[in-house]
Amino acid sequence: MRQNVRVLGVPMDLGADRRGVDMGPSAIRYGGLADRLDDLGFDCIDGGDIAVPRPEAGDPDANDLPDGRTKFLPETREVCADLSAAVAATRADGEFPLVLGGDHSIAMGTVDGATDPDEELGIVWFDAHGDFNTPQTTPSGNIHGMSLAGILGKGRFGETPWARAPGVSEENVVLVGLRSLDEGERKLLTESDVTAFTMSDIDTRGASTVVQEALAIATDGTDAIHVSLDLDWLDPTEAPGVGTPVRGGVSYREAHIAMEHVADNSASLRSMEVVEVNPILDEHNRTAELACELVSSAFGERIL
Ligand code: 4U7
Ligand code: MN
Ligand code: MN
Ligand code: MN
Repeated sequence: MRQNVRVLGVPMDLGADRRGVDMGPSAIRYGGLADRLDDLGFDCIDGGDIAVPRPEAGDPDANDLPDGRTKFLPETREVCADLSAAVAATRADGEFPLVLGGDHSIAMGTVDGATDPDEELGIVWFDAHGDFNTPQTTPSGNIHGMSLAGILGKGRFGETPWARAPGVSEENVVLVGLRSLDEGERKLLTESDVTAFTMSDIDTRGASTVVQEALAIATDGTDAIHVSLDLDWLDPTEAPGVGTPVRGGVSYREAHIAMEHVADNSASLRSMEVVEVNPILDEHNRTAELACELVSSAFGERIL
């Protein structure tokens, strides 16, 4: 029997500038996610949504320090703590956590709940962006552009690290599809032990080879892996409904072969999240439907 899948929605938009990603979980559910998973033989349980405060209720800049910007940091920490608890509870019940964003700041909660301090978790992060800014380097103050750095404990809030997930080593973290980096995060990333595959790598070596290598790095010596799928990883012609589109992303077929390789590693897959779907900017929900298709491929859907 296959593991049950528990869907956790996080209607979060505090980490991004453009309103709309908070509607991502609804759009992805509406796109037919549960039926697809049921057809694949999973029992899909909807765990509902994590509560997220409205941006109007807070002051984004209340936490700005002379040497750091983090819009809505206390609110984001609260949501991530609740998400972490929900992911951990899902695992404790023997179910697979499938998290629907929401902006990418939620990855700090998903990863925190997906791993234990005495374990090593690998991460494959499919994204146009590095999400490797810190409160010190960010050009925007938006936490969705800092979440991978936060997971790895980079950057400060005053005297202390501003975030950190246990059990994740840089050596087992891989970025795939990079094509937009800010100056500060580029420096941090190149100085780190994180492996980054750019779109040029995919162009020259092929998506299949690159993704298989990424999965090999993430699974090497780890107990399990987490897959974080930012829909802006795809080219905007395929995925127009995202908050921060960047030209030159992967094609429809490249995205599918990547997710099929994720399915090849199903024994290692601990958790998955799909983020940054923005229904306001979408065309007839096609980005949300694409997200459902890609999840299906990651969960083992095949033509033959
Ligand atoms: B996403 C940006 F400045 N780098 O930090 C920033 F270009 O989760 C964008 O990958 C971040 O969508 C994009 O604000 C975050 C910007
Ligand atoms: Mn709480
Ligand atoms: Mn991202
Ligand atoms: Mn992105």
